[in-house]
Amino acid sequence: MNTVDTIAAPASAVGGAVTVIRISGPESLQVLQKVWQGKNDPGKESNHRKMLLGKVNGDPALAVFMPGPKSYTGDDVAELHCHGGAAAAANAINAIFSAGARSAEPGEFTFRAFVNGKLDLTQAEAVSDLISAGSDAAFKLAERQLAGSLSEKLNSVYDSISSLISECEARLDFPDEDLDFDPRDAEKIAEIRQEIKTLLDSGRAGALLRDGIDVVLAGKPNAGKSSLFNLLAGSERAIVTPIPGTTRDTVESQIVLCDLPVKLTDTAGLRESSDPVEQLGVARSRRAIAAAKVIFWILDSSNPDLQSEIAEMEFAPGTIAVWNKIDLLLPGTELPQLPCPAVRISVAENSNIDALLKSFTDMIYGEGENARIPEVAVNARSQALLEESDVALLQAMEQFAPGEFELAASDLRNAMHTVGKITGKSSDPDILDEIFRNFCIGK
Ligand SMILES: Nc1nc2c(ncn2[C@@H]2O[C@H](COP(=O)(O)OP(=O)(O)OP(=O)(O)O)[C@@H](O)[C@H]2O)c(=O)[nH]1
Ligand SMILES: [Mg+2]
Repeated sequence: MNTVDTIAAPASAVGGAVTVIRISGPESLQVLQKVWQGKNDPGKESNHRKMLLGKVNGDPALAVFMPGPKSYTGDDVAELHCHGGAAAAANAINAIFSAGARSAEPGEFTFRAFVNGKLDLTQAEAVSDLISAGSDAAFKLAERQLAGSLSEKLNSVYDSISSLISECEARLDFPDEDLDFDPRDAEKIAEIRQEIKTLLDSGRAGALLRDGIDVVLAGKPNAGKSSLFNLLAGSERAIVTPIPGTTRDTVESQIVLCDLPVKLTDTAGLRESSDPVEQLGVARSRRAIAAAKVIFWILDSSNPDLQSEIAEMEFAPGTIAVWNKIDLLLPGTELPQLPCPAVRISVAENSNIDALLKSFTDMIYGEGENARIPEVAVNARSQALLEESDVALLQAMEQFAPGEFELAASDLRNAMHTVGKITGKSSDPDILDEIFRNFCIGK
């Protein structure tokens, strides 16, 4: 992707009421002036950043010109707002291409913003996260990252390593002064490593927010899986009857649970069956259970033989036992103790669902005070680079002790360079390619 051409692409989903076309680059204004006709000149200074009414291809269209560097990309940017619909959008975009702009590649606008110093790489990644956010929490995390929350923490790590390098180099410049090992250096490295560890720890919650969580409802026939599925999904998606073996296939729904994006799956009740259709359904249930991150194992507490309810149960990590139908629980009945978190609910009476949700969030974030969505959360790319940087810091620490400052400085430079790759301070064309390839066109 070069940064000298003038590029253009629809910035809104085609098919909506309005199509927004974005143009960026040195010829933006000239391209706009060729395709758009109106009473007011968007190039006149008093008209900059103002929506002006005019026409494109004879159809009403709004135009705005935003000279760089105060624009999204940092280049001169023009935007056209035309009638929605694929045909109108295609006519307008073709006119723009004929006027000298070329089609933007996926993520090319944001790439230019990066090149022009408007965003660093973690902020560019946040742009992509904002678009794909599957829940409010994921959206807020992306918003904070776009505002620079993660950049700030990474820059602080980068600067701390950089000042350690300066200290190390100062000792190399004055070798006769004091070559003794200073324990404070090791302390400083340990502090930086702790900052890195906190960032690495945030990666788990970040992955859950970005990728979503697979939650499977499992249990014996008639336990109330489909009833709970419908309650959590907020619609009567799955069939519920008093007949055991009602659900034959897995049923999925994309929902938001406690602010987290969740793929909820209802399954066929687990039991031995001679019916080949049911056997296939049960095999699917077992596959879904094996692949799930969290399993709500539904148990019918009205079953007089409670041991038979738990006979099929597997206690894989992520399992929560959900004793359902407590409205039918006979007074004095003791529910068996289980080696996993357990809650008692009644779907029929919509009671104690809060306890189930609390158990779910405890499972995701861990219990206790700090159990919440982190302020910042690194993604897999940053995680890998932070781990690499931590290894270099550990090596530097080992070199400090015997006074090998030259070697320590070299390890520290590696660590700093690796942290720099996360924000883009240290350049790496492969990383740029990887990040911007995943963007949609127009961003
Ligand atoms: N009293 C009472 N009945 C419930 C409760 N939850 C579900 N039921 C009833 O139990 C029966 C079975 O519910 P389903 O949700 O179809 O059970 P399932 O686990 O999906 O069953 P299969 O699809 O056969 O595996 C239905 O008649 C529900 O109305 C509850 O909390 N209390
Ligand atoms: Mg069912």
